[in-house]
Amino acid sequence: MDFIIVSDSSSDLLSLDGVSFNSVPLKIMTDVKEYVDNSELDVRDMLSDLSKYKGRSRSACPGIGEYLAAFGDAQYVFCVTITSGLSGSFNAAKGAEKQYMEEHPDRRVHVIDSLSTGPENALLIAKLRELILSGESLDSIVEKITEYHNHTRLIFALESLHNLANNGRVSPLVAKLSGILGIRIVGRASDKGTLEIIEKTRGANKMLADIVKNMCGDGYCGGRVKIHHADNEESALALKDKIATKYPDAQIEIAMTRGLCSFYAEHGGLLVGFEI
Ligand code: X90
Repeated sequence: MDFIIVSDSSSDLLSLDGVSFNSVPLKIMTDVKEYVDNSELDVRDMLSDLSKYKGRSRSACPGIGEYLAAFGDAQYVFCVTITSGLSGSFNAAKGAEKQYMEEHPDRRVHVIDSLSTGPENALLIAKLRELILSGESLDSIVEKITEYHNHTRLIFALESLHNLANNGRVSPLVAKLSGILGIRIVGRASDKGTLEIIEKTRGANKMLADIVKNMCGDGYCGGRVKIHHADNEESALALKDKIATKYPDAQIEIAMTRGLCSFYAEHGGLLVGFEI
């Protein structure tokens, strides 16, 4: 069967083995430059530019047309977007779904609002890939991925909420409270797909311990983990070690965030998607 998986660039994935895949870029803009979050973007260069830039910066989600182009002419489309709680990407994908199915009544699109971002989206996509490759029907895949989504979570650790606050994605008061130098926050994607701060944490080791503590508190017990880091491989590896000490058989993968997640998680940020 002719399946394609489409995701906006918040999933930090550029390609996928064995199943057709298209990434639809979000954009990051300053008053002087636009960064398109596609395979050509040098994320470290962008982070370095932004650290020197003192003006305003913002992001923009894809439009309906960009999603339609990414659907191509596939019979069955699975589309995974960043949380509708913080972005218009899901609405654009739903608009594209409507248009695509009006123009081609024999085709089907299933859009998934991840209520999350980064590595949790990547987990959903990995599961979709497995289900497609195992030859399941569309209805069965929809049922199984919906159930799987009930068992995935996102926890993150950020050193700054500056870009999130400046773009209205977290209240300025919350950002100010956590903005004291040397304090990192550990948070989670809430049930509604918004940013929920769990605690403030001081020092890199304490931060890693707090991530693992909260993963276990949310029900993690040795399932699959994806760690995405904003140019902070050292902490990602240390976190992997900590999880592996507790759960030696856990499958833990590490990747770097692409443009959108790097912009909002900011340099050093860690995002952890896991199964419960
Ligand atoms: O439409 C747009 O312009 C995109 C807006 C995205 C805003 C949030 C991105 C968050 C990226 C930061 C920490 C994780 C928070 C997750 C809460 C669900 C990563």
